[in-house]
Amino acid sequence: MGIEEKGSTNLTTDLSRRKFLNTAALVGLAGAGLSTGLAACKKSEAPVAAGDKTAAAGAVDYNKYEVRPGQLDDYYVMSSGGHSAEIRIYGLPSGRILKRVPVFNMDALVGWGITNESKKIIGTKPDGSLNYHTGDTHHVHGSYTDGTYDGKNFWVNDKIHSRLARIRGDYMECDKIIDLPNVSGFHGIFPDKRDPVDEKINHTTRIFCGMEFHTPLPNDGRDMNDPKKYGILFTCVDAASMEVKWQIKVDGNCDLVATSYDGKLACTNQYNTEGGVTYQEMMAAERDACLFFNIARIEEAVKAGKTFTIGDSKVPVVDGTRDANKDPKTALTLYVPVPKNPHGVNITPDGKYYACAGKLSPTATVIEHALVLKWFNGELAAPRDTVVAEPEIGLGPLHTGFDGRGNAYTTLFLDSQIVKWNIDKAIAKYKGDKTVQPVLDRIDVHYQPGHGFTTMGETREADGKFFVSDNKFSKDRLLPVGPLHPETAQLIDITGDKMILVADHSVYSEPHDSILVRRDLIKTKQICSLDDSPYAVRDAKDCRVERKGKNVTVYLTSIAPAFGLTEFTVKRGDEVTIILTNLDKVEDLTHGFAIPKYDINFIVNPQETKSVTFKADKPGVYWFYCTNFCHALHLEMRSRMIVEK
Ligand code: K7E
Ligand code: CUA
Ligand code: CA
Repeated sequence: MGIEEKGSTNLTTDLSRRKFLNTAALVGLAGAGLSTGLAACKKSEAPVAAGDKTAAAGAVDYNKYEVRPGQLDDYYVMSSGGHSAEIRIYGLPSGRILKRVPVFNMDALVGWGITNESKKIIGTKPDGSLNYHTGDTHHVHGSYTDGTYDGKNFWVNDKIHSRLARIRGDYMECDKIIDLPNVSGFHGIFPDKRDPVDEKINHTTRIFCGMEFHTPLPNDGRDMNDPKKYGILFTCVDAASMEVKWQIKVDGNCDLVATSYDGKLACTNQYNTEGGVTYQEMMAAERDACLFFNIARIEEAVKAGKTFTIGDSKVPVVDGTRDANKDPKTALTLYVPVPKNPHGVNITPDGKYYACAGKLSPTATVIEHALVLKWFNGELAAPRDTVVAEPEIGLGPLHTGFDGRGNAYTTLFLDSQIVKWNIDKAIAKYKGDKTVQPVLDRIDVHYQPGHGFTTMGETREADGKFFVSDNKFSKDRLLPVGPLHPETAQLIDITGDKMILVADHSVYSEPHDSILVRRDLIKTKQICSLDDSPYAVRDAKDCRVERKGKNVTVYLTSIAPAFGLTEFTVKRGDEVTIILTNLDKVEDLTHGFAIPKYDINFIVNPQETKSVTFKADKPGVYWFYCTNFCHALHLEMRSRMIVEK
């Protein structure tokens, strides 16, 4: 893969060609007369998106965004898959799917949930079956160094079973999954980002996790009919060891999570400060909150042993409830009132402001980072004094991305729009300047956007090139494929004053959140290492069958176009473990391994080792074969497993 230097992209290197195309296209239109350009446009040409006025004017040069054969995309998109429980990687601007990374789901290509290695990561019951077969991934975030992605790791939540997964960036595979104790509805997640200016540490060390659903603590059958006694925990996980470090009990609930660039604060928006159990009850208050955590104080309290534990969990818990944190000078938490059932909180790339979208209020609340720190110093009278703007931006605001030029782009679920607004102008207006208009532009999207994100927008290096709107409904935008339509991810050029819709990409149900990562920041390995596994079969000559009573281990290799054994024999009732190492070293020379009727199917990448264990309960001849096209003799790459009666 060609990694270009920082900031260099197809868009810039190809500028001259595109300028030419652009001019040519415009000249063509001018000949027909600009106003008739649209009418002159044949039906087979670029379709005009409903409601996209820029496209209707015929002025969009779609060629500019094309990734031609042989070209590579400028960005990786790491996208969550919702209840499909996986992560998807696709390229931008092309929208080409590059990979699906199984995480909490099973996957027959990789063998995720089938191999012993993946089962160990996912977690198994004593009988060897998987703990869970389902998951619900919402938020993917990467590890940071110096305020930008370092490509080392990614994390994603499982909302259903309250698990946190880590993906290693070199193989783009999940390497660790943990349970969050006493947590229900684990929704928001964010790694910390720590500036070298204020901290000796400049990379991600902690992952913060929010709990959305309040339950009895512990949830063991007590207090079930007394929701007032239910509780909410905010959890900190060590990024390196993936151990839960501490939890803090809070009032209300935790929805999305954001972290400051200096490592000092984490925050979460709260839509259920009411502690309601029905949606009507959860909508009762006019204002809910954006809750800030003073990380240093929490960690001091943990160190000082001002903690308790919940149920069987040994994780230290501190008290972050309102009553226990009234004095700003010692408070661990700050509850900033914001209207109403907010959704989404995002920090600006300069680290100065948090934008908390109103959802049931047509506003976004802008909270200043420095003022939150001042509140914790006892220098502000009231929590609301940290608010510096609250512009009206439209109906159903959910999530906000930033362009690094002072502008925010918020998804409006109810309006089916993206609204572009300027933060400084919003602040000026809030201060009383009636002449400024914070809202700069709006664009229709199709339809009902959830998350929206900008290229590098959650880093110090936000580059303001594209915004992607992950829409919850596509309706008429894509070919119908039965009752469940694909979702649309719409690509919007945000380099100019006006947003321009440039592409509709289909996305499998159901994307929530993505990060758009400059391609030079991701450095994957194409060849695995024999040292990755303690069981690697390092030489084809080491292929053999070992028996200890009823336990049989088959040591196997693959070198195209053959497995290291042409056959092996076991007895009915044996517990068989097959360890397979792919000794091929050629990039992309992956083999598959499948045993019919035994439900075994997985791949081994070059120099990779995987194993499976199963009971040989069906006598007969079973051709185990390669499932991944690898060689002209791929079909011949098969050997016999003989199970004696
Ligand atoms: Cu808005 Cu789970 Cu991020 Cu979906 S949440 S949209
Ligand atoms: Cu090996 Cu196909
Ligand atoms: Ca509420």
